[in-house]
Amino acid sequence: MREEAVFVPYPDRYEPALSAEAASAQFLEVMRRRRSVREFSDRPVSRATIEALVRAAASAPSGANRQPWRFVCVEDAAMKRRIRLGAEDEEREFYAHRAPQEWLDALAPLGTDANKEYLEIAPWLIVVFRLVHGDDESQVYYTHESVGIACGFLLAAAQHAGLATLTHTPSPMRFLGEILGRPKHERPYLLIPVGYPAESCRVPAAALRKKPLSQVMEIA
Ligand code: IYR
Repeated sequence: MREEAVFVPYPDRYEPALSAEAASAQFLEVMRRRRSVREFSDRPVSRATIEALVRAAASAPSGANRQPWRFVCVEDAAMKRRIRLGAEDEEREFYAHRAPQEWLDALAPLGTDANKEYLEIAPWLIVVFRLVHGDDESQVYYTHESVGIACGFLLAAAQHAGLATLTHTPSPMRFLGEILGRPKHERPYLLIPVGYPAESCRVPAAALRKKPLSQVMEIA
């Protein structure tokens, strides 16, 4: 079935009160202070907040607007515990056997290990799934790009709300679909704890080093 294009005037276009130059500088001030956090507070975050973050993520552009994603939000303590135990099982294997030395060396400055206590402490875990076809079996396009962009929106929305996130990728992530009882066309993509940083939160100094603009940008 072919749906013909219908065009409407661009509704609700966002126009900041500031100039583009000032507004982009202001947003940069917010985003450059984002840190990946592994020490969370148990301070609650409301469900309405999480819903707004997911709405922001789900407003992302996607291939043919097929929106090939599901955001499974976990607040239940027992479920968070199961996810922690599943992740730690995979991570123990990763750190002890699976990871090549070069990868372990790359992670050394970040001080990560197989202990994922934060998965139980953060008030919410958002488990992002990538759909390999629509719920109605329809075709989906550019799913990796689409879900990646949506996750970027989610991280930015959380930062804008003063909330910390971590892009956690236990590997393999199959256990997430099993624990959460997800259908086969949903593939785990990213596990994102969301909450406030612990009062005593520390971050690895190495993660503060970002490449200068001259190394990431070229004017062609
Ligand atoms: N998934 C593991 C290892 C890990 C891998 C990368 I690449 C990181 O940037 C950080 C961690 C873990 O979560 O510990």
